[in-house]
Amino acid sequence: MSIYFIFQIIIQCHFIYLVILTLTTGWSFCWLLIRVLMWSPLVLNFNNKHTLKIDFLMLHLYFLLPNKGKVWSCCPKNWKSFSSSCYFISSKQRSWKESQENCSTMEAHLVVINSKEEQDFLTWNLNKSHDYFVGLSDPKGQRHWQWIDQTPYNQNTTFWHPGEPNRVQERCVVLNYREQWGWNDIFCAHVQSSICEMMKIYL
Ligand SMILES: [Ca+2]
Ligand SMILES: [Ca+2]
Repeated sequence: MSIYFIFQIIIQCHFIYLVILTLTTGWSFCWLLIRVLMWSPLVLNFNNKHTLKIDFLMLHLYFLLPNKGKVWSCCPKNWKSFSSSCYFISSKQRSWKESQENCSTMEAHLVVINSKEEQDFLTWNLNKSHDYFVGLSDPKGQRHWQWIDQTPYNQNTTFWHPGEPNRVQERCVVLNYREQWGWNDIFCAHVQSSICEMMKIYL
């Protein structure tokens, strides 16, 4: 059994693994394509004679040539795309900590609102009767607000409702609607909907 034959089996198993991963985890076809393209130079360089090389070369030509000069980016299936991020809106009710843990399992974090444009994009997609946890909290109850990804808290880019934040015991922040969308500090143990954010994947 030649080493090339073994390598070919490994490649085929890996491809099947990627397809199963795509079907079972909800990742989009775009994600599968990126995985294949990232990994295919290995195949292209391995044995110039084999038809596998042609298969993957064709895949490159088919997908990349019509898009020459463009940058490929994608979000997982059922996530929303805005600027360089992907967002997942969960209507399942969880505490702030559980909401953050849920985002972590998807390689994301609770949303960090960096601009009015980002908040406006999100609120177009939200239900006005729900409150949504965001990645802002005051862990020690000293009114030192911290974003979950260590983005510095900038008082000039905050969207608190009038009169909020109002209670030192309320250490976690939701985005909700009161005539307009804004932020409110609430108890971290309260269960609410939430929004996860992750960086887009680029090719
Ligand atoms: Ca953000
Ligand atoms: Ca409050």
